[in-house]
Parts: sequence; structure tokens; C-alpha cells
Amino acid sequence: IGVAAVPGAARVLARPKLSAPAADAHKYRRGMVGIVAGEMPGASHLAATAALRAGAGYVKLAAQDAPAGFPPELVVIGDVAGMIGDPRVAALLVGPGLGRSDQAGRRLARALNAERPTVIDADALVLLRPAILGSAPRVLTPHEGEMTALERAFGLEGQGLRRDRALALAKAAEAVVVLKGPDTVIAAPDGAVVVAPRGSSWLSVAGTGDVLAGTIASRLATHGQALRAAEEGLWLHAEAARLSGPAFTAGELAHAVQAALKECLE
Ligand code: NPW
Ligand code: AMP
Ligand code: MG
Repeated sequence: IGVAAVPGAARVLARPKLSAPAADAHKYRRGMVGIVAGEMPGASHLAATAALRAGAGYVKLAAQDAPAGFPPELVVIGDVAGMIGDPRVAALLVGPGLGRSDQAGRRLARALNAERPTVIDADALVLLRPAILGSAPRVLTPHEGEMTALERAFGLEGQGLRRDRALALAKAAEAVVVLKGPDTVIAAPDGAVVVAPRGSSWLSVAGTGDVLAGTIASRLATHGQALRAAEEGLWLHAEAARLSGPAFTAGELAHAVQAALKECLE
């Protein structure tokens, strides 16, 4: 990731350098993502497609059933326990389409209890409490509404600049925080702050956050480093939006992550 100076010791997000799979790679070594699905299958579908387009070799989905039309490249298994019991699952994603029922809360707690590098997004951010967070590498990806819920849950004031709020949450939750919006900012518990150039306003359409979460989970599965995964995922997502032009759908955005990835290969 390139570095550029901005005031307040923050870095500006820059194009990451990514590699093609090693000559002796196989699907499990390329990064295996486990997605905890829930009430809205479309959200996990978007995240899973983005994860494959961002380089993961295998995406496993814990869902009750695979709806008709679900892409055949996704491996759907019945329960969360079966998925997290597989030691090859290198990173988990929980939240997109999860719902906020008691059952959703139990699925979240079970996923976090696995102590695997995890991206926590959407409904999981609303259900999240400090007591269930665990200590494995985490990336939290709130939009403004979810950020407000998190600040309440973690006893934070929620005042001031977005970068300071992201940093306060990163320290309180000991997690990398991607605070989304027109001016997305990333903060890490060690004080690192990365600001993204203003993204395409066409991103303001249903499902684009689910695509971002899948993209970050994919990168997390390939190397396990939370801050690096957040930066790589955010760059790929922004570039996919730029390449997609106006009025793209979230599904088209997920596919365009492939073209963005191509620009990063060394
Ligand atoms: P307001 O309007 O500011 O008062 P939701 P969600 C507020 C799944 N999806 N962006 C705002 O309140 C997700 O994965 C499934 C957005 C708003 O009412 C989740 O599981 C899709 N909201 C689930 O839906 C595609 C902002 O917060 C509230 C905001 C719910 O996710 C779509 C949002 O609360 C979707 O991704 C901001 N920047 N700032 C699928 N294809 O299956 C403030 N708010 O409506 O519960 O949250 O993001 O829609
Ligand atoms: P979500 O609300 O979870 O679906 O996430 C929406 C995604 O689109 C995030 O990556 C936001 O940063 C991005 N986004 C939403 N609205 C805008 C906007 N007006 N300009 C730039 N990016 C946006
Ligand atoms: Mg979302």
C-alpha cells in the first residue's frame, strides 16, 4: 500500500500491490472465507461473489437452504458449527443479511466464539456487545447508523471528527474500524488512520456495503492482517465503483471487483 502525507498523521488510501496465486496454490490455500448467512440471502450472495472476485479460492456459506438461482460456485452448508469447525476457513464474515432476531444474535456469538479473523458488518454491528467481541483480528464496517449503535454499546460519546470517532471505537473494541460514507475513514487500535478519497456517489444503492464486506473478508482470508485487508478491500471497492460507471447495481459492482483487482497485480 502506498503512503502519502496528510495533516494529523493520517495516510491517504492508495492502490495496493497484490499477487497472483503461487504456482503451487490450490483452492484452500488461496484463502477460504466462511460467511454466516441469515434472513436475507441476497446480501450473503453479494458478499460471496465479491469475495471470489477479490481473490478468495473458496467461499463457504452457512445457510439454512440455498435459494433457487444461488450461484453454483458457492458451497452452502447447513449450520454455523459445521463451518467454523473447518480449520481451513481462514476468515469469517458475519452480518450482511443476518437479521436482528434472537437467533441472529446466537449465530453472531457462535461466529465470534470461533476466534477466527472476522469481518463484522450490518446487523451484526447492531447486535454486537463488548462481552462477545473476543480477541482475534476484527474489522468492523459501520455506516453512520450502525456507528451510532456501536458508540452507544461501547459507551463512547460519538462527538467530533469522523476520524476521531473511528479511532475511539477502534481502541475501545480493539478492532480495525472502517467508518463508511462519502468520506470513508479507516482506524486501527494502534492509532493508524487511513482516509479514502471521496468515493462515487453512485455507491449509495442497496447492497454495496455487503459487497465491501465480502471484499475485505476475502483479503483477510488471504493474509489474516486486519488493517491491510481493510485498505485493500476499500481500494478495490472504490475502484470497482469507478469502473462500473453510473447507476450500477450491487451485483455488477461485485463482478467489477475483478477488474479492479487486475489493476493491482504486480
Ligand atoms: P435515517 O434514515 O438516517 O434516520 P437498516 P441497512 C440510518 C441488508 N441488506 N446508510 C438510517 O436512518 C443488510 O446487509 C440486504 C444507511 C437507516 O434507516 C442488513 O442485514 C440486501 N443507513 C440489512 O439489510 C441489500 C443510515 O440507519 C438506518 C446511514 C439492513 O441494513 C440491502 C439503517 O438501518 C442491505 O444491504 C447510512 N449512511 N446513516 C439484500 N440484497 O438482501 C444513517 N443511517 O435499514 O436496518 O440498515 O443498511 O439497510
Ligand atoms: P451500506 O450502507 O452498508 O450498504 O454501505 C454503502 C457503501 O456505499 C459504503 O461503502 C459507503 O461508503 C458507500 N457510499 C454510500 N453512500 C455514498 C456516497 N454518497 N458517496 C460515496 N460513497 C457512498
Ligand atoms: Mg450495510
